[in-house]
Amino acid sequence: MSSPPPFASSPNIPSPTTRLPRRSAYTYKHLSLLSHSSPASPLRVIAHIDLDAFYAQCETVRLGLSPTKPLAVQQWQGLIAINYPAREYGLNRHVTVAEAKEKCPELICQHVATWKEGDTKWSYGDGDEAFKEIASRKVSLDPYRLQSRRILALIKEFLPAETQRVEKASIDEVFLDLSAQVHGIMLERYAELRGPPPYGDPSEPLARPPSTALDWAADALVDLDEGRAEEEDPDWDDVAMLVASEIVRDVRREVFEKLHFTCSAGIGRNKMLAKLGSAHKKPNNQTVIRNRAVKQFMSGFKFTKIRNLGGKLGDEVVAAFNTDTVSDLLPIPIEQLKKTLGDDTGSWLYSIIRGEDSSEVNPRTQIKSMLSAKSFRPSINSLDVASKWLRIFVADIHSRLVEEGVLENKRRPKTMNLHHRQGAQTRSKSAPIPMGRAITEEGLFELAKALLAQVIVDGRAWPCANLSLSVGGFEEGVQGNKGIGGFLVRGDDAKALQNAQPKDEATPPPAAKRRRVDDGGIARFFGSREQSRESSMGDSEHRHTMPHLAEQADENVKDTDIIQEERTHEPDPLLPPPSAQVADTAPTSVTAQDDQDPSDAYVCPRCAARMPFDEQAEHEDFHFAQDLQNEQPTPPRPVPPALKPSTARGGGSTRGKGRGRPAVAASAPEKGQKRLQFS
Ligand code: DCP
Ligand code: CA
Repeated sequence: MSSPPPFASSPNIPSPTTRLPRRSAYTYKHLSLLSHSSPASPLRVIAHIDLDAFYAQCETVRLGLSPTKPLAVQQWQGLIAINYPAREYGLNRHVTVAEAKEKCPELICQHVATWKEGDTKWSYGDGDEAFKEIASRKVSLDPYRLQSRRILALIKEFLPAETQRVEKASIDEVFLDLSAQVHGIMLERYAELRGPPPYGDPSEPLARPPSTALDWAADALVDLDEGRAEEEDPDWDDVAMLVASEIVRDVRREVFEKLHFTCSAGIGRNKMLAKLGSAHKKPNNQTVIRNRAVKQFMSGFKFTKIRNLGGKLGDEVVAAFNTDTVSDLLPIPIEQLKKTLGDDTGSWLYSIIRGEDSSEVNPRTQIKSMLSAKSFRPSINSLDVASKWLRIFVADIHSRLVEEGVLENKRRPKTMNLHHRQGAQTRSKSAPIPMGRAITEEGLFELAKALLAQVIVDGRAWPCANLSLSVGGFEEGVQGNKGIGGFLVRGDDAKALQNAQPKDEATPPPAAKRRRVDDGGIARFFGSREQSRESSMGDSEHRHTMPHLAEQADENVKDTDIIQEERTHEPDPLLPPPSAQVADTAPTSVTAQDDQDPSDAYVCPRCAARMPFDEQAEHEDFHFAQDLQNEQPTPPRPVPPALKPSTARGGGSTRGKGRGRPAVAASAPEKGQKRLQFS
């Protein structure tokens, strides 16, 4: 990488060597598109800001330590964030706490905050202590989320409200589309840009900028493409980048001065380049990728570093073409990429390795999950009543989903969770929300009911003191944002669904019909892949070994892995902390209290039979089986081919809950329909 000579000229002082009039490569139309932040403008400017060693900085700031002190953030016995002074000792996320302390004896290892059983708020404590109590504690990332929100709020406050477009990309990253703001500044600085196009023709080229050199201050600039020279006069795209880099420098300064965090930034013509740029020179630097440097910049990369190519797709491309470098992929014709990877992915890959990415900066607040809940006093006692509540929850959530752009498929949740509380017991059931079809209220309701059915069939559903329904794991949809995120996430599913799925995805058939086909109805709600079923229906809690991956996908994505069944005192990751919950609509904190009816016998609300509480579960199962028989057709719960019915029941519970449950004697499934594995 080379830096240009430190030119000091002001952009609005014409150089004596400027030969006027000269034509810019850009037109009035391009300029006008810039003002609308249109991805179609070749003058577009996007920035990506990424906090340096984020969790570590959070701890340094919280503890009021000098940022020069080596510090690492510990989670149980691993390190999840290492500040830059500590990195000088060769520390990285793969070393253990013991190894780290050996390499850097003065290292401060701060354990992440944890929730302790029974606590109503997370707290910080000693790492060894925390590890000893790993079984009763649960990590809280709330302190980092809080800092993340403060930083985001500050950035939003700092940028002019009328032109800002800010997308929170993860807990410590934001994208800024600076196009409109840059456009305004350019017009202020350069009078020649203000007039109407000659002959009223927007396709007329602009005159070249009057300056011959731009002052990039402390920015890192990446090497220019072959055949391009620093001596070449700048065009308006360079000016736009320069203005953007000034804004970004100011933003970073503000974040540092007000909140004491350093961050790195990348500035380029799209999100992909901006993101690669922010990682280019860390910490506390910003890198500009000018359009005339894109080719050179890209060719030096392993494509696995590119957003969305780090995972499975990247591996697929490596395997298919036997390389992981952009430069090796560049000579491969688009047709070959399409043939190997499919049309969409092939075309996307062809563009992305050439530095093209038209995905938009999505300024909407990234809602991570939505929850609707009710505490019941007195407790409720029947499927009927519970179903009514589910209806209300679904309606509530669905209307918020509509607001969130679900109808346009802008964003959609991946998972639904049902939490059920009886006394001190909380049970959760979750299932993937099927992709590749519209999310409807009816569909969500069917799914919620199926989750409740599983709680019931496991026994001890009534009396129920609290029910809460949530959807989470939001991801970008395909439409409205042509970025790869939309269709790649669906890659495998899409392929699998292609043959079976009705074409009119936007208008799903009525629920009754959907149930009858192999690709429709409730079967689809449970997903078809063994893996997804196992992760969502299992009983055990999976702790993330790669927490960051979870963060990247969704700050609450841990929800999808955490299965809380009959766990007590565990804060629900989808729920706000109890202190933040509204009494009437949110679950009360789970304490040792027991909401069981004081009477010593259970009276069945459906048939009025009286029995000891011990027999309640079995009795309910009897009714449930009856209900199932009466319901035509039977809502199917898919059984992955590899799972035998005997192992599929109840998500593989090891707590022996299936005792004495009556078998479900439902009618034979229709062709392709899977039987609910309730017994
Ligand atoms: N994180 C995590 N587990 C990982 C990776 C990251 O818990 N495997 C958390 C800790 C990080 C935060 O996410 O501080 C942000 O992740 P980054 O990848 O951005 O890493 P850092 O911000 O720590 O460092 P950098 O300066 O390289 O961005
Ligand atoms: Ca970071």
